[in-house]
Amino acid sequence: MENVFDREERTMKIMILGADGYLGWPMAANLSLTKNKLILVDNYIKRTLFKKYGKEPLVSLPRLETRCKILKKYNKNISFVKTDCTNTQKFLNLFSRHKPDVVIHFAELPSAPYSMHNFKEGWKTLDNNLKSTFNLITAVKTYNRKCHIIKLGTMGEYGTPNIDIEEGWLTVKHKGRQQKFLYPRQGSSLYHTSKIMDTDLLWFYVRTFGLRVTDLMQGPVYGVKINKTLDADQFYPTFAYDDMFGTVLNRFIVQGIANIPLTVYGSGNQIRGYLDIKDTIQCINLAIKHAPKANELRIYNQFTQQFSVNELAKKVQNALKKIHINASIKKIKNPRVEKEKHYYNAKHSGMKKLGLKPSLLTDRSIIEIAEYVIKHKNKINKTIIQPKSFWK
Ligand code: USQ
Repeated sequence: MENVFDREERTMKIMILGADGYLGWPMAANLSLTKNKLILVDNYIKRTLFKKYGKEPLVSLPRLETRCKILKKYNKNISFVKTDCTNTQKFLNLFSRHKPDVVIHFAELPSAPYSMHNFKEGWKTLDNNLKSTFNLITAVKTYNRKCHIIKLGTMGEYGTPNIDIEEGWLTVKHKGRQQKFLYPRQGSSLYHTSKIMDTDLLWFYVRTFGLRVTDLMQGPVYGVKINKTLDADQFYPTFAYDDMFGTVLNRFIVQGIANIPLTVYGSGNQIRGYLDIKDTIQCINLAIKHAPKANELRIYNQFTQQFSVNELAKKVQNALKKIHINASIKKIKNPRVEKEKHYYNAKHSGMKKLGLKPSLLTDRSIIEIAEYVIKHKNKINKTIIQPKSFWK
């Protein structure tokens, strides 16, 4: 995948919050191939939680201090700051020192099962996600209103309504009058609800104080490799496959390789919009390039294909068969409270209009992930795969 920036473009100061995470690190690595100045920020909260809950990712990656040194080979203008974005004073100091042109905000706890584990985890999710978003808004409002905030939202904000999901907005006609509103939101976990609250906060500050925001409603992501230049373990993201932090497709591939039946929750008819991590990077690059104007909140539905869980399990089973792995599929009691049979038709044309060239899910793309997992097969911890957190 190529970067969308051409070398003649103005260089920017881009701050990445949550740069150690599943999406933050590959985004940082990809942007290191441009001339932009990069400021990576993280407080290692995910590493702390992996350790605390005994859910370590497949491969333990070096900390950002070390990985930044590797990226300096491509881009000298890259630095790492260990800061907790929920600490208002520290974050405001950091932002005012750099006054970035763009901030990509990944510094949120991203797990629905974690947020529903118990009171403490629920509160931690709300506290972390709302404080980091509010601190970012405050910093932009105070020190550089021209700064473009790119915020990772989630398709799960919309839930699974019985009507088509539009791209962010819905025009409501009522008693002869009409108004465009944010599309109705109803999350199915505290995590998803925290993202709805983020969107509401951002929209309030966009319309009241002229901020410029892109909110990316992303579906579950899969994959490890991001491009040909950065094709080595050290550039790959943290690959979680446990019941709390792993996303479904990555989990299914690990399960197939570990000879554990693929854990389809409930009937398996739950439909979501999915995307390859290569497309996440592409979409964010496109968002950087197409900044909104002041007072504008741009919302994109960021996924490329819709699948039910059953379809995903079958796809993994078929692809693994091609490399002589016989995976079985097992429907197990759904640990979550979610609709298992529902209408789902979500619009996702915005990113394509900007130029997204999707990497669709094929046997080859599943095998590409499987090859990485096979290389580290001896590290799979089989005890962290079955769901342990039941929402009811
Ligand atoms: N599922 C299974 N078996 C499993 C794991 C999951 O059947 O072993 C099902 C879930 O019940 C759900 C679907 O697969 O219906 C997707 O689950 P997931 O864990 O891959 O995704 P989710 O919890 O929704 O969250 C993930 C990311 C989150 C992101 C979200 C996008 O963790 O950060 O925001 O995907 S979305 O789902 O569109 O809200």
